[in-house]
Amino acid sequence: MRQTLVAGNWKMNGSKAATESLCKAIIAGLNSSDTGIVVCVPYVYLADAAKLTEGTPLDLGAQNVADQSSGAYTGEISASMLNEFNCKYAIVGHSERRTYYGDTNESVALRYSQAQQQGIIPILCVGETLEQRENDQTFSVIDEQLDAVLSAAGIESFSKAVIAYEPVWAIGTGRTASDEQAQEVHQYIRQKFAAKNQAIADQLQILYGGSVKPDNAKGLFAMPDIDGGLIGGASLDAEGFLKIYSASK
Ligand code: G2H
Repeated sequence: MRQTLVAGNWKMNGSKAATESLCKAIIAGLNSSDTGIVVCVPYVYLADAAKLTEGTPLDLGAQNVADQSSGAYTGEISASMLNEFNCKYAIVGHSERRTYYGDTNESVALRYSQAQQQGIIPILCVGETLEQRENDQTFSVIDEQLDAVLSAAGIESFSKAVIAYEPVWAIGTGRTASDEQAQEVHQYIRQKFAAKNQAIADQLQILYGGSVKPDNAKGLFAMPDIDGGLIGGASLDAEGFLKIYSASK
């Protein structure tokens, strides 16, 4: 049985004060035995969030990581730096990074490996645009995104990784994939991995992301190959985020 995971992606939202109040409110709603819940906060709030979450069931993640380990890369944050702030996870290849900041399949593969070299679990995001879906390219786009990482890091690396399927057309648009649309792609991804290594495919957490809300989470998470969610907008409200987490259990 796979462990579920609900990850909040705060994106470029919040403040020092909001980081404190949101972390505290989420933690207050958890039992000490709870697992599988994480917030991915903006880099500059990692230090505060690390103190707030230390010793609690709430895990911490970053929203990106550099594709190099150190050096003259102005503005970048390395995996070893993230490691100093108890980051258990780092999102890599989010569609907003791919679309607005030029992340390519190749650079995403490097980021993925950098995270793993520091013991950080990458949450590898994949997903197609609306145009690609309408042109029946969903599976080929997912293949390209996954193959870049598979050929750089190998199938075994996925024993310490999480995949998030996020159809670009459902991100922040209020337009969610139906339970069945999401399941179809999740199943495709799991079968792709199963063809290479059944044991890794069986334990691989595949999250769904894209306008997950308290009222649609239960149906999505009930699908056999959906193991939780990557939650953007709805993770900025503690009560709603906790409801989504409850739906995953
Ligand atoms: C997709 C998701 C979180 P939202 O980007 O990664 O955001 O839930 O706001 O669609």
